[in-house]
Amino acid sequence: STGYFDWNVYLKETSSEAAPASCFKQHPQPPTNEFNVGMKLEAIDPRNVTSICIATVVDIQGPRLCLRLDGGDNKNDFWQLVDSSEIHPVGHCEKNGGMLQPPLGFRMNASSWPMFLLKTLNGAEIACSKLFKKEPLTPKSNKFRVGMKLEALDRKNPHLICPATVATVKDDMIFVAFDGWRGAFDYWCKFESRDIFPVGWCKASGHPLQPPGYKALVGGKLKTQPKVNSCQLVPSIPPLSSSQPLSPRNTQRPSSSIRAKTSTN
Ligand code: MLZ
Repeated sequence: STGYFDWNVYLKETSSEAAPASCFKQHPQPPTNEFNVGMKLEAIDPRNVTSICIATVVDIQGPRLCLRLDGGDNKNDFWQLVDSSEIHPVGHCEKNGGMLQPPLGFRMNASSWPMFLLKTLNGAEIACSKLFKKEPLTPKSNKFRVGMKLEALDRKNPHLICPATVATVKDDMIFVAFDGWRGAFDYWCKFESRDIFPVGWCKASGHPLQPPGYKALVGGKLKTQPKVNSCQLVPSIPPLSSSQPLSPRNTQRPSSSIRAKTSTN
């Protein structure tokens, strides 16, 4: 489903520029992902960031790992980059004088944690330290400008990375607005956030890139969409909710970079 979006065409059509790679806290070459599903590592519990837990790789996309905390449930999986400072080889916590913690919502009695820990690690495939890549350097300052394009993690659908625009720049923050969506997914982040990537990062790293939102309208894929003529790129009826895709607020109407499936026009 990512085969139809072309940044080169899209940038031209929207007369916009990509944010330079030097704006981002990302390596110029995306890191390679040598992890395998099933491997175990140490990770910060995203719901309790003072806890270091044992996590298992349950999915892989490009340089990202989908992690599930051992002893937790399968409803709180989260994604980390292989060069994130929030993941470490097993043993790192103890080496630094810390103690591995049960995840928030540990499904057993707290008293059974020490035995659980022994059992979950016994015979497990432990990710070796070579697989953990060095965190990139932090850019010295916020070099983003309003209108620049980027690829950004959708924090409400964190398996997705989507085309977005810098809508506001304030001090060390930027406001990330997703192209073709009404604003329900937009967010503020620091310029050094690991959730934002230069244009082309997905392609270079082998990670899927979700096309802009209005694709969902013209493609007719969303069952909850109001009925619109499939030829229309911009709906005449407002979408049902702010999470519905719409013509881009912050871009001009694109055409051929996303039009590949609207052949009835
Ligand atoms: N399933 C969701 C995906 C939204 C993705 C938006 N990304 C900016 C929906 O259709 O609402």
